[in-house]
Amino acid sequence: MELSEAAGVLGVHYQTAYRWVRDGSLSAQKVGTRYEIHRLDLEKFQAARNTPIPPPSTTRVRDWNELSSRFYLHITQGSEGSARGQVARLVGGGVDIVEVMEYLMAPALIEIGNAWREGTLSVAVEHRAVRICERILDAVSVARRGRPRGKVLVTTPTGDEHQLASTMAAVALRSRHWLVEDLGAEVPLDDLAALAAIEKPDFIVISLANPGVIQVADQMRQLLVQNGFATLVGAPGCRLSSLLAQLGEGQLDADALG
Ligand code: B12
Repeated sequence: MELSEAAGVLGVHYQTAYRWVRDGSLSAQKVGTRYEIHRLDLEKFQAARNTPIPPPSTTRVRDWNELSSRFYLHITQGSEGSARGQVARLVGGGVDIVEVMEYLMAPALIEIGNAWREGTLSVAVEHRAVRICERILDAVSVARRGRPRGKVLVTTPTGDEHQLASTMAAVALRSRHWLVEDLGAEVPLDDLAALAAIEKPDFIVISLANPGVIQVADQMRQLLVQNGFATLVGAPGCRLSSLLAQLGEGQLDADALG
């Protein structure tokens, strides 16, 4: 195909694609005065662009438990600056944000839930801690530049106000170059299906933190699948890395529940 067409496929201006040809990053054959791009070369280039290049890792985490316990103290004491600083140091040192959510934040939140259940931590303290986590995640969740891998709608099952799990899914997916539409919690199923029909996402992800709504989530998934939407459900204890692996491979584990 011609370079102008390839630029369109890549979603960039002709001059940008031309620069990539000139600096050798995009293979092309000169035919007269024009450049021809082979489809396979274009696909290879596109795949390389879509593969995130992690910053050089300078931080090696030896003990996530210790770090997470410290994070727990920061967020339960309302020390937002310290919590932010901890996350910023890890991410700045090249630690994947997905690991930070999985091994630093999630265990601290689970600990908060346990302390709340035992009556040693108040709802006010829990709310404050959650808001700190939400603000930290907002700050680190930036859409990557360039053509995304595809579109994903993220939400929770109806009846589940635990939005943070879906926020984590959204942040994880954005970090891997997916265009994420984060709908938050409590979207009625009909409205979700109607929006999906308009947005035509490649996947729908339903994240739940309250085990009491597993059946609701499964019913939602079945209905969305019947409507032609590839849908994944993540429940407590499911790994964000598993979500990414399944979407990355384009394969959906139909029984990804539990
Ligand atoms: C914060 C919190 C709240 C907040 C939520 C605020 C918010 N914006 O999210 C509020 C105050 C609203 C709340 C309310 C309630 N809560 Co609450 N809450 C929590 C708490 C402390 C953290 C929740 C959280 O973010 N977990 C998510 C992360 C941290 O963990 P995770 O579940 O393993 O999630 C991972 C996966 O889901 C994965 N993932 C995400 N998406 C996807 C997708 C795919 C496909 C895959 C593969 C993976 C994946 O990523 C996550 C990180 O690794 C939990 C404690 C806990 N153990 O989770 C209790 C907890 C969930 N809550 C609980 C309860 C009881 C309630 C209430 C019923 C309390 C009440 N009496 O009102 C209400 C229910 C409200 C409702 N209708 O939903 C219980 C549930 C117990 C049970 N077994 O049923 C828990 C477990 C606390 C406890 N220990 O008892 N809660």
